[in-house]
Amino acid sequence: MATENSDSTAGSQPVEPRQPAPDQQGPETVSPTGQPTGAAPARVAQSGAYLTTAQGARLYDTDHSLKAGERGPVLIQDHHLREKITHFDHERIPERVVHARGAAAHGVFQGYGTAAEVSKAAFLGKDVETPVFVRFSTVLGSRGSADTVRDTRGFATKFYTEEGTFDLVGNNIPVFFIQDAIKFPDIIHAGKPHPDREIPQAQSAHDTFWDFVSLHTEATHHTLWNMSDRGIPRSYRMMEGFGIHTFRLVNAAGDSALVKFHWKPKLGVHSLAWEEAQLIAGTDPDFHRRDLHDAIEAGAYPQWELGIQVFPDTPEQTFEGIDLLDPTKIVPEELSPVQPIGLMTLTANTTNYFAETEQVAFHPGHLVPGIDVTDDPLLAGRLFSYLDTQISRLGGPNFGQIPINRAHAPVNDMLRDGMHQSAVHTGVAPYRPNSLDGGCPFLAGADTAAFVETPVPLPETHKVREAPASFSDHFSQPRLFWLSMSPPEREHVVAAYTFELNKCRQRTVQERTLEVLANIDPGLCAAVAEGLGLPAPAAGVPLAAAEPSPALSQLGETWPTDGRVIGIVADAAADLDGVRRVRQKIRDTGMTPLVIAPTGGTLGGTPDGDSGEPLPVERTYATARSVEFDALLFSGAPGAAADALGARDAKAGTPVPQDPDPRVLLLLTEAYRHGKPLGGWNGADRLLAAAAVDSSAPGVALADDATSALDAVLATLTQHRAWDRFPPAA
Ligand code: HDD
Repeated sequence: MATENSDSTAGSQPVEPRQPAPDQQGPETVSPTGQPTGAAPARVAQSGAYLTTAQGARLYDTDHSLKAGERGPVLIQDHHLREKITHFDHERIPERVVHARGAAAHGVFQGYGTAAEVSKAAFLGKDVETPVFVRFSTVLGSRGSADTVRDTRGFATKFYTEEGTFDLVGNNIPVFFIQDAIKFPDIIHAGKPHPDREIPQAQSAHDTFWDFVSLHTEATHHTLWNMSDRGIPRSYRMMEGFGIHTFRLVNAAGDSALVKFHWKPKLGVHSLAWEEAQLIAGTDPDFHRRDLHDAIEAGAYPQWELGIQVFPDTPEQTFEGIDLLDPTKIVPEELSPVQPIGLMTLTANTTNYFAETEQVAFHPGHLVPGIDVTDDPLLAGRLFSYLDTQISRLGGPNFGQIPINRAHAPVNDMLRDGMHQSAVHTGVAPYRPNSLDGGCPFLAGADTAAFVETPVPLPETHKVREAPASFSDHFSQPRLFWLSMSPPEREHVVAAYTFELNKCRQRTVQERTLEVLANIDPGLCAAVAEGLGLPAPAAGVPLAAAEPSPALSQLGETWPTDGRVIGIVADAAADLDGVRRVRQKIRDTGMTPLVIAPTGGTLGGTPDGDSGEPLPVERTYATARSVEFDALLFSGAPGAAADALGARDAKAGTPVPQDPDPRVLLLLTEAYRHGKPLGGWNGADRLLAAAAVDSSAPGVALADDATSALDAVLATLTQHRAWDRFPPAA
């Protein structure tokens, strides 16, 4: 019989966090609009009523050092002082060398059972529920950088399955910059801030990045995705996720198939506008982190369907001529549809950022029976890197014992001792074979759910530092992606390249990048060249005859609007009953209404004016910025200092229309520029006129009443933006 570790910290069981004493519970949890969510009160402390030392001795004072007299020297015998400061001095651990900034949540994965033909993994079985922990991240920025920078996003999922932990460590972009892990330090050194002054932070818009990707043209495909709207997601909840590499699945009969993993968000794939992303980086650097947290807290649980593209496991490892071992290539969904195999729902926020989000350690080599790797050379290097990095990041080889990293399957390893060992292992024979511990632990076989590597036959070969010839096609798939985008998406790509390259100081870097763009598409190259004030070069390779893949465009479908944020601009002169109605309707449809008014406090509900329920003001003209909202409603044309002057004028019986408040005009014009749905009633036409916004423009609705204005806004919001407002690309 295999013995299990008797010590709970050895990883055999997930350990519940200690509960706080009743008097240490936080206030009731409230949604972003101040509504009670019904969720458990936040924990405010670890446990127990009294403050203690790390050794459990109760403390009577933590505010004063022990001194020889009130004004005398501090005494070295003050253990509490030394313990408190020493611990503080060591509170930080090294941030991740990449993906340092992240946000995470807990959830559950439910298998559909549809993968049984290709994989025996138990957690993919029908209705099997598996706890998951997902960490989203940016790649280049430091831990304190802004969320909405133009970058790839990490999408790493830890499945705590009954057969061991499976980590799917992917990104929101289906391809990668490099084909071989040995180039990873090169691309990251190029993308990170310049080493002399450590600027710019969390940006690819600088010379070293473009220097590298223009010379190392296998990066062209990934770079194009970064320059597309995929580089600036609206929300973590609205991103696709990709396993990128081809994996090998094995079924119960031992047959193998090659697959690519896809996460499909139920809310659709949506992005910010570039100007919006830049503004948010200043006004709310935590935008994505906040969005994920608030949605979960409000009960709008984000969901993704996990799907696979399945290919036969042939010795060539190609599909329709596409090399499946090349991580710079996709297989268009039109050639191989994504087959859904399960649903993930994120249901709970983290309790402690450091313990969970910071200390979680993912590894693409954390596999379970039924899921195996391929010989993708990028994946091979990753299998080394992720274990290695945790040793310096988490301080030693025992990071698997940190609660968030513990397997939920029983753990019975022979790994012993080392830094931060917290298990108290029993037995005397952590080696095999042994007789002193009765021969335990024993080995399992494939029939007892052991992870057994697939016995893939290897061709007769010799050692080389070379890549297959197919890896040198760097332009056909970027062209496929370019041709698959709609006109407004292409226009965003042109603007992104133009922006980034104009931030480069080196003319040679700009010119070389234009040569790369010419190999994707002459129109793209010419438009960017114009923005740079440079001549457009001719293509250096024959342009690929790519068939567009409609699945690569973010446009053309309608999506649920759950969790969207709608601002309602109103002042004392607004139709407050209308505001109340739409506010309620927005809530009822799973979105967040935020009332924006001249000052804080409440609107209406005064004896001498509007006598309805006072409306809470969630944003003022000074604190609101258009980028917080997915759509805006305007009840009237709120004037400058409307409350004070409007009330005075009304009393005098001579209402004098004020010029619309410039901050409201800014809200309106920015939202208009970003293609956001806009609705107005109750005299909002005056506001549109003052902002020179055409009331007949796509996605702009002037209605007779509040509900009609909201309905019109929602109709546009299902497409995310009024796309027709963006001019087509040249
Ligand atoms: Fe990586 C972190 C995704 C290639 C080396 N990577 C990391 C994370 C994600 C990815 C999502 C953050 C995990 C977390 O939230 O903790 N990485 C990818 C993808 C790649 C990829 C999708 C290509 C398909 N990575 C890659 C290569 C190497 C690394 C080729 C090294 C040879 N990645 C790391 C790392 C990190 C990491 C240094 C930093 C922190 C960590 O691992 O735990 O080991």
